[in-house]
Amino acid sequence: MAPLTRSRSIQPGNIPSAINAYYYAQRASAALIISEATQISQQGQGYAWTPGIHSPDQIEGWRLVTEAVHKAGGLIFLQLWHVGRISHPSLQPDGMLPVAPSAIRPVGNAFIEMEDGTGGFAAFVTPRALETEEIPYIVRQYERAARNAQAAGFNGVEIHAANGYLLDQFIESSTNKRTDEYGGSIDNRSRLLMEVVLAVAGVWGANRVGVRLSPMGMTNDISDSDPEKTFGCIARKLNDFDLAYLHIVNPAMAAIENRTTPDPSALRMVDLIRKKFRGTLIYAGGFDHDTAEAWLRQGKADVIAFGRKFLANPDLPERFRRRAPLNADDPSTYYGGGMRGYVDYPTLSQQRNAEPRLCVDVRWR
Ligand code: 8OZ
Repeated sequence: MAPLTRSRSIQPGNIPSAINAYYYAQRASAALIISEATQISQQGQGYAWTPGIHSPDQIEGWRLVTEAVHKAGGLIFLQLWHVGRISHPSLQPDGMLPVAPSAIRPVGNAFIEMEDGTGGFAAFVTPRALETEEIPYIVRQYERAARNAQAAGFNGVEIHAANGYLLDQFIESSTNKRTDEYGGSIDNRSRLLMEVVLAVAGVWGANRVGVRLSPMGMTNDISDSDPEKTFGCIARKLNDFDLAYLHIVNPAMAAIENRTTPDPSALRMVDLIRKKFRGTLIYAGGFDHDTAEAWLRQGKADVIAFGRKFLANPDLPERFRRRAPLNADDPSTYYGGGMRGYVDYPTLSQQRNAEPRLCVDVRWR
């Protein structure tokens, strides 16, 4: 199960609850659940109501989740998240500016809590560029969060270095204009990621650590002047650790989803990552049963992760085994709110059991 932001933690404090535990336990038949992106510090938060892993209450909340998943026979990794510039002062400690490699304002809006308690949008601000001396503190935020994830009972962690958030902002040339040892060459731009991987692997052992990247992704106003060089290089460097896996946001996602021919440059990237990275490769983004099987058969990936399909189908593996129809996901209930669109998607057997009851209802009317 791919990581999915659902913005349903308890307020105040961004604390996971029994409802979140129930949601994840419903999906425990996944080979591995990767949790929703979870901020490693208050500075790392970029969206209203996303959970954290930096306070004692959050650790206790996540313990409910891991215990429920384990009891249901599942495994779960926590996704470690620092959003960098994709935030807003209202989410930052003391209303400060979000931090980033360089003071470049992203185009777009942050999702924040408005004064009346509802969710709303506010324009991104120009972030503050991190001083070189502050960077060890960022690495320590990841290390501490990794330790907290252990205390919360997770099976491992995934480092979120994708989708235009802090680590990706360091990696990609459009967001990193630094002139110190964290900017310029690809060795420099990937330095923070490598330091974070080293620190987190020091806590967990590298074989319990995954890394997520989004080569050629444009989410959150990001781009790179030479993505093949940048991401080919990073995929190769990650061989130095014996990682649990490398998790790639499919650069051909839109084409896979629409069953059209992917952009040749996206397929070149997929081949390149396969060539450079020697460990387990997970792909996510727009797959269904048949396109997933095809990618596995063709050797493009070792594992396919499903996000939105798992969101709407708690028993997705069983449905795939039976070639059963899938529930459609409802985008209007992705973020925030309560149980509706969260824990009420039925399994196959719940659907079967629901039918006679519906008949009775109809006859009595
Ligand atoms: C959708 C909405 C909010 C956050 C990502 C963590 O893109 C996210 C995210 C996705 O990786």
